[in-house]
Amino acid sequence: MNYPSQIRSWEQYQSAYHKSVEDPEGFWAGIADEFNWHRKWDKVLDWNFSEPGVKWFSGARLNITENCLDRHLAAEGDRPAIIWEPNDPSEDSRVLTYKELHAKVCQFAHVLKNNGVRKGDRICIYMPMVPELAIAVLACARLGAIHSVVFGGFSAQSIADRIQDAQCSLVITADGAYRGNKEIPLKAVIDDALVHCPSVGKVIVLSRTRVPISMIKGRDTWWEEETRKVEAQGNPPCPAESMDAEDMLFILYTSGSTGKPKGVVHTCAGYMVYTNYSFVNVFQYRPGEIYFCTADIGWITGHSYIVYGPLSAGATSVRFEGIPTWPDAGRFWDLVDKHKVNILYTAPTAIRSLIGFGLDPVSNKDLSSLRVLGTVGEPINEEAWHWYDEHIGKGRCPIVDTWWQTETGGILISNMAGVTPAKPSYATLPLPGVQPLLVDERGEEITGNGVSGNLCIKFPWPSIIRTTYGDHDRCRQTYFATYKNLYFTGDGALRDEKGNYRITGRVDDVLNVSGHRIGTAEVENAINMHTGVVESAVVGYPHDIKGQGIYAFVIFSGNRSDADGIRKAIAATVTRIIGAIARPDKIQLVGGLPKTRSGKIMRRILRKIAEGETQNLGDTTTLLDPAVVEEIKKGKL
Ligand code: 7RM
Repeated sequence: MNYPSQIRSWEQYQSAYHKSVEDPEGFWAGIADEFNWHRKWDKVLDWNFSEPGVKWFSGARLNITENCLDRHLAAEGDRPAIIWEPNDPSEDSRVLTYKELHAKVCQFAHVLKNNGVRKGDRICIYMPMVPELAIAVLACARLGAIHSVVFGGFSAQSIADRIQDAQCSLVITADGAYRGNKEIPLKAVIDDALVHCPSVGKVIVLSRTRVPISMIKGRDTWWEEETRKVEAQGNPPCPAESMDAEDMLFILYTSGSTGKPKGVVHTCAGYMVYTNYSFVNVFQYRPGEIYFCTADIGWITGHSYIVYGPLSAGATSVRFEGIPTWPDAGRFWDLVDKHKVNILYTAPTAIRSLIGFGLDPVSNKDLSSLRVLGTVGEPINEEAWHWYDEHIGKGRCPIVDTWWQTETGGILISNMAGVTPAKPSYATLPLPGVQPLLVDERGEEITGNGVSGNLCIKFPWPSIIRTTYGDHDRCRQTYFATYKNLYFTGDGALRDEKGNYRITGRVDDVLNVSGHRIGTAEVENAINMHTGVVESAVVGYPHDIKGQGIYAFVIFSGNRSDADGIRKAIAATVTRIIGAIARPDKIQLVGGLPKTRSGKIMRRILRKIAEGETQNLGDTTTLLDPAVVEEIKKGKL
């Protein structure tokens, strides 16, 4: 593949950016021309941010999997698409060429068809990071079924909420998953979830850990048995379903400031065009290079920059089932060395946790294949940036700091490796087609440089969120109602003298723990389900490795003599209700919470206390009972 719209110089970036603002439709039509379409669009863009209603490439028809697989077969069918590295280094890695991946996707699409799946059905995928996860995702897209991937760390309750919200008819899972030295009983978790999910009629189970699991007659069936049936049918070809540009491609649930996660909806054409464009430009991918994104496909980073972006570009990528610290803290570097990785894309939290192990795990590894490094998910602190630059990039690899969100579908603000300048802890400049601005509390634009405010975007890009599944008004309320005619990101940012953006973090009640988004209200709801809990308030505090830690203040009725036991039990409830990623790092049992006279919890004060500030708590005169604050300060953990 060659990449006609790959920007190669600062001048080209400036002219592409200029064109994308002056003539967005012409700009994106030129890029969209590079893909395979069943029918081209009637109109490039129709939009309003008030309903909101955004349509890209109206009238066009396509199938994203033909662009990710079929179109590479003739010239590059034998090129590796996936180099899979298992959790346990003593197990063999697996390579799937584009031809092989195409065949497996077609085969599994037939399995889905044989099990009643049709265009528009919602399919829940809860799997380990094995090649079959990508195969399952692509097989859904091949048929026009809408995938909803749920990260393997979520609890049965979280899965059930997501399955019910989308009314999924089928679940694809595995018996279990390996993560470091742990085995996670995926199928048992699914069994618990499905007690409350009458919409699910079928479960397809891949064998991975081969632990004994329950298989329910008529409902559960093995992946391997089902694929054998398709083999017996002679592995018939599987023509791709012709999709409208704006048909749904997938739902991905993400946390917001309210209790219930939202199903972010992305559609076929715009998402394909933007993930491809941003992938080849930000990472400056060159044909034949080995790209390694360490994320899990259960998050948006995995959807856009493990599955759709790299595959649509015909790239070769390493996918890793395990964790960075097992069997030891050199595992990432072993993989870079073993597979001669050229581009490494990971999260600041992973870098920070590896810094803690010192240089021994890095020193004897050959990292000379690396050309580009990337980060995503949270602000990267300067110390981590410099460590990554010096000890991994050896001072010769550009680092791209990529800012984006589940809702944006792809990277919106980032430098382009070696093409536009990097600046430590800055995501820097918008990609062509992206028009950011900063606003103050009243929604007035803050112009000029050397300023800070709330980050908004004033014009649609092709992979912008289309709706929140089943509740369009929630999409409007959350993203398009805070500031008129603007998409509001929920992030604060500053813009330096040269126009570079630095994202400072969320300005709403959303935490970012190890790069995972968690709503404080969601954690509070889980804590409040624990027996004896009267009320709770959750805030974030700075954490050396996780970026943010979770601090919970809990009013507990009843016997408090075994405070330690109560704390452990509350943490267990959160793990049970949401999953281990939401487990509070600190739980302080308190007699009361600081409230205003109208009963609103003053989180500002709790945040300060959790951060370790005891003197300057700001204005406390509106507090109903100032004594509560003194008590909380004394009991601080
Ligand atoms: C890709 C992803 C989105 C939130 C977002 C930010 C934070 C992501 C960066 C970042 C600073 C970055 N999607 N965030 N990337 N903050 N610099 N490069 O993580 O939906 O899960 O999270 O993550 O707060 O709003 S997400």
